[in-house]
Amino acid sequence: MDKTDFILSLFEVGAVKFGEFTLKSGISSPFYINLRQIISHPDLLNGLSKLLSTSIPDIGTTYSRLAGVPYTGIPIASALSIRTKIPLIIPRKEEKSYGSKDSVIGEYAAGDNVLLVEDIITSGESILETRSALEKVGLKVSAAVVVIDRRAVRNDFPSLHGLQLISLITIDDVLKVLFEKSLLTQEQVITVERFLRDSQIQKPKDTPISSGNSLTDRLIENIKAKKSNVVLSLDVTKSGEFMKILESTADHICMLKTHIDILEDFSRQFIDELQILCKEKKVLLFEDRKFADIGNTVRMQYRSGIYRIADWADFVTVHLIAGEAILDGLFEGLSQRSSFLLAKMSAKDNLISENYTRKVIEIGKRRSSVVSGFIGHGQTIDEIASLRRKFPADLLLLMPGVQLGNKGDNLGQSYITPEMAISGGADAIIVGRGITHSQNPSDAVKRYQEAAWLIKNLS
Ligand code: 5BU
Repeated sequence: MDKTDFILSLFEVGAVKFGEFTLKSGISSPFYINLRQIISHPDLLNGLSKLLSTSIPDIGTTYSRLAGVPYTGIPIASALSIRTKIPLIIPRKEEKSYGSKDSVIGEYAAGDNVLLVEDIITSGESILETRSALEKVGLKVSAAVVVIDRRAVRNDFPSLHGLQLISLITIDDVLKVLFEKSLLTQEQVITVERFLRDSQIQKPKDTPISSGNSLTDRLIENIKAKKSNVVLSLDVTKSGEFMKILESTADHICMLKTHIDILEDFSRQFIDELQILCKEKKVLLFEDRKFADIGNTVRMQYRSGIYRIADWADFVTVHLIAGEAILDGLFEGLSQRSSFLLAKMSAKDNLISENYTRKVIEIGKRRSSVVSGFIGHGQTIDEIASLRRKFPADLLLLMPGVQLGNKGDNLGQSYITPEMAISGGADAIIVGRGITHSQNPSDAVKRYQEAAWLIKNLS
C-alpha cells in the first residue's frame, strides 16, 4: 500500500468526509477527518504501520520507545511497534500526578529516546501535553509522527516547540489524490482550501481591547497603568501587620489577594481602611474564598455573615466542583463583581484532572460576564503555555505558587519562578511569602514586579 492507496482507503471507509460538518468548537467545516474507526479495518491499520515504518527516517536506530498519544494514537503506535519491534509505552490520559511511576504504562528507563505517534495534528496541543508527561518521568522525546497534518499553516513545520514533526500526509495530499481520482470536484477543493485559509489558528492577542467584563477591563488597565502584574497575597493574621505590609507594597501591585478569615482581629473598620487605601493606591481587591458549595449556601457565605465579602471584594475565587449553578448563587442580581475559577492548583498531588480543568475552562468561557479568568499552575513553561492556549486573551490566567529561588514549602506548596510563569503566558503572578516573609517587603515586591514585567514585555 502506498500513500495514494492509503488516502483512497481512508475515503472509502469514511474516515475522511466532505460536506458540511459542525465541529466541536461550533464552527461549520467543509470536511471532516476521523481516524478512530481504522481500528475496525485491520488491513488498513496494517498498511498504515508499513507506510509509517518506511517513511520515518532511521526509525530502527533512532528511537528506543514508541509512545501513542492517548487515545487515537495508541492503536497506530501498537501496530507500528509490532512491525518495527520498538517497544511501546502509553502515558495515561487522566493521570493528574504526572511524574509518578505509573503515569506511564510499559517498561522504560530514564533517558530512553521516544517517538510520539499521533493520528491527526490540528493545534499540536495533545502532542505537547504528552511530551510534558513523558519528560516528567525522565524520558527524552525528540520527535512526533502524525498520520494526517490537517493544519492550514505549516510554517513552523517540521518543528513544534523544539520537537521534530514528521507528517505522513497533509490535507493538501488528500485533496490532490481525491481530485485526481475524480472523487472531489474542483469546487469542493476550492471550498476546503478557502476554509483552511480563513480558519488559521489565531494566537491569543497580547492586549485585548475590551473583554466585555468591566472588572476584567479594570484589572487589565491597572496592570498597564502600574506596570505591575504582581498580585500580593497578604496572608498574615494581625490587621496591624497587614496594613504595614500593604502600605509599603501598594504602589507596586495591581491587586491584593486576601484570606479574610485568617485575621484574628477582623472588624468592619479594618475593611473601611482597606477600601480607602486600595482606592487611593489603585489596588483591586480579591478575596481568595474558594467558594465550593451549592448556590444557596455560597450566596449567604458571599453576601452575609461577619465578612460580607460581596460588599468589598472586586473578585473572588470559585471551585466549580458543585457545578455551574454556583455562579448564579454568587452573582445573580449583583453588578461590578467577578471571579476567577480554579482550573489547576499549585498544591502537590492535588486531585484536579485534565478533564476537570477542561470543563472549568468551557464554563468560564461561557460565563465571562462574571468570570474574569482562571487560577492555574504548571511545573514547566510548556505546561503553562498549554493551559494558556486553552482560552482567549480576554480571560486572564493568574498564577500562584510563584517565588524567586525557592522550590516549595514543607506543606505541599510547589513554586516556580516569576520568569517561568510569565514566559508560559500567565497574565499575573500571585506572590505571598516571597514578599511577606522577606526582610524588606517593599524591596521584595519591586524585585517581583521587575522580574515579571520585563519578561512580559520581552515576549
Ligand atoms: P505563597 O506564600 O506565595 O505560597 O502563597 C500563595 C497564595 O496563593 C496562598 O494564599 C494560597 O492560598 C493561594 N493559592 C495557592 O498557593 N495555590 C493555588 O493553587 C491556589 C491558591 Br488556587
